[in-house]
Amino acid sequence: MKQKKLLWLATLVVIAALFAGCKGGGDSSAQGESTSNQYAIVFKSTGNPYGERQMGGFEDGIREQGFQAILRAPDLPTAEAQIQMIEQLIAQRVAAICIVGNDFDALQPVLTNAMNQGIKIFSLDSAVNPASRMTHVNQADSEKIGQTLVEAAFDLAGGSGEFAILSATSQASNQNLWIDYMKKELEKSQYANLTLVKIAYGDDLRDKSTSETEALLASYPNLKVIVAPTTVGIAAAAKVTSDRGLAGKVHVTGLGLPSEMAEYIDNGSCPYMYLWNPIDVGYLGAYVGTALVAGSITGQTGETFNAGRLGSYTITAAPDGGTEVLLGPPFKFEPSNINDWKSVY
Ligand code: RAM
Repeated sequence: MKQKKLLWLATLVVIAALFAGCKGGGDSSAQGESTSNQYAIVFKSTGNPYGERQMGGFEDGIREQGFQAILRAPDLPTAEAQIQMIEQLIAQRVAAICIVGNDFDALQPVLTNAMNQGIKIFSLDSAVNPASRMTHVNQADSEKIGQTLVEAAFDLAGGSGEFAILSATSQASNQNLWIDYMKKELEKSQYANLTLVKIAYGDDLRDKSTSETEALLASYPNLKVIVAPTTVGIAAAAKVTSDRGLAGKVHVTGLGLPSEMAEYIDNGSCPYMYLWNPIDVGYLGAYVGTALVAGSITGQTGETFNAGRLGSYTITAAPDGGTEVLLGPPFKFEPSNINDWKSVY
């Protein structure tokens, strides 16, 4: 009798152990220790100093919470290359993926697959569509960026004349959103004499951004301003106008890294420009990732969480119908302050 009881007990222990094992395999939040501690960020492409700082901020935020960060970026800024990377990260069973989208819609199947497997997905800097993410980390108010860039073009053009936009890729959702808001702003009557002649795409590659700038100058001899809402584009455009002695004639402005732009702000090629702190964008993303994995936020409007040295943040409604976490307003860099910032980022 006693032996039978012991046998029963042993069988129950084995069944319970098997059950626990199965559960661990199916639920990402209960993965084996090594994988569930991993938080990945996938940037647009390699060789972009802005991206390196953003990923660096993400890594700092993840590490200081005791987790492991995986930093990835494809050689070229395409959705296809990011899809392959995300597939690898799914196979690795990471806890969360922070995606800087090379396309708004194209990543939806792979990101949906990741979310179905319990991996927390959110975008940062360049959004993916609301169905592909739990929330988005937005560096600054997108409409305000669009308005500010048109005001800058108007100001630098002296109120009238031709200007062009030098963007990143034609699919980049952050640049496309800012350009949409620029077009809306341009409809206002005060900009009636300001003409947007062309939107060129340098693909966030230095060489292509340089040749696109040269093509703009050749095609539009009366061009007064180039607005580049990309740190790669603005640096390339300012180098071209600076090398050609066009400072003061063709003004370059947009969104630039102080470390790359200080010499062009000093020599007048770029009278002023805007940006936010890319290290803080990445760092904020790290805390969004860990809060999603911990379950303290789910990506719904009104939820709040703590973002380490940046303090507390609240999830708000995004203009694209999803939700977002907004870092703060963009900052203006000009001759009077550029030297304070060029060594920071
Ligand atoms: C480039 C990238 C990035 C963008 C900045 C302003 O480095 O396109 O996504 O946020 O410019």
